[in-house]
Amino acid sequence: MENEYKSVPVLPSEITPRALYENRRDFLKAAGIVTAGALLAACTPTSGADSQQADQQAPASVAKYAGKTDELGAPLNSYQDITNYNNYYEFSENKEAVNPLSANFKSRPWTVEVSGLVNKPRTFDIDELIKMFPQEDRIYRLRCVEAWSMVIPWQGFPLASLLKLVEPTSAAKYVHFVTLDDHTRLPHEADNLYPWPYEEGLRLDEAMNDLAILATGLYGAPLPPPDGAPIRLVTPWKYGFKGIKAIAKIELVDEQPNTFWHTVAPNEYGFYANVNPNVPHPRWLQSSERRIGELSMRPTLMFNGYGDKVAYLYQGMDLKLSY
Ligand SMILES: Nc1nc2c(c(=O)[nH]1)N[C@H]1C(S)=C(S)[C@@H](COP(=O)(O)O)O[C@H]1N2
Ligand SMILES: [Mo]
Repeated sequence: MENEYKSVPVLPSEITPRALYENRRDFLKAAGIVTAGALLAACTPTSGADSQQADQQAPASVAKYAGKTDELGAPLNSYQDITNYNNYYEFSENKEAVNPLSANFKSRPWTVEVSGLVNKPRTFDIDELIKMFPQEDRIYRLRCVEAWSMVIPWQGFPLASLLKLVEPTSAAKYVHFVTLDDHTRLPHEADNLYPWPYEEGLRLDEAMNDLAILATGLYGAPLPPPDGAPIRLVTPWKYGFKGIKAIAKIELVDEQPNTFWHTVAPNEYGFYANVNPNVPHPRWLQSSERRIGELSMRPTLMFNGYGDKVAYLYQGMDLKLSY
């Protein structure tokens, strides 16, 4: 199992409980000091984590990505990082608890309905959909509004390919995405604390940009539950919350759709949510970020470093609209 934390001098203030836990566990195991069971009692993070999570193996396909970087030369985050530090409120508000709580999530059977202002509305079986388009490798930075980031090797296909297939009518101006609405599979949807199901949206021209993909894989293996199995949106120039997971419905509409976090806190989360180091969030500075697995902060880049591909979409707009 790869573990990027092993050789890093660990500062408690800079690491997640998960990282601390793994680091100590490997150290103590190597030293033959304690059994995994004894260690769990001492170091189990806040809730939900269990020994299965700690022993979870990365898929063999991870090896194909050894030494790869993003186009700026930054190394990929490990499979362990990407699948054990997740925002997915349908399972938990605790990022380390999402993995164990979603371990038995059923991503089959699954359909994706594509409807609304289109000439050819259609409901796709997920496996049929995955076979329809070549699955491309896309190494993207993910920048969460909470000021952490990762570099992630996704597989998927351009959202534009699917939209062209269903033929948006001239009245279509926005794309509305909705997560599966089923509390037997996404347990916190049974609570009324949040406006479930999770929903997101893009302007149609943003959705047609080649950077916007529907991801169905991670590190060469099927997308795992904590990252949004079986299919999720990835828009790397926007804050992570735009990347809606477990999509069941894609609707072409003529008005700006509601978005989950905007409904929860309209002054904190706007529709556009483009990564912008110059626009502070009401609660978090956005000028720098902590790359998971690194100790020092990195400067946050305008449009998360993708400005050459997306800045044209916002010509003449007040970018403060990010919030
Ligand atoms: N359905 C759903 N999608 C979601 C979320 C969520 O809670 N539910 N969290 C969002 C947030 S805030 C982020 S940062 C990313 C995190 O993606 P990751 O866990 O794959 O890194 O997923 C986004 N998509
Ligand atoms: Mo996020």
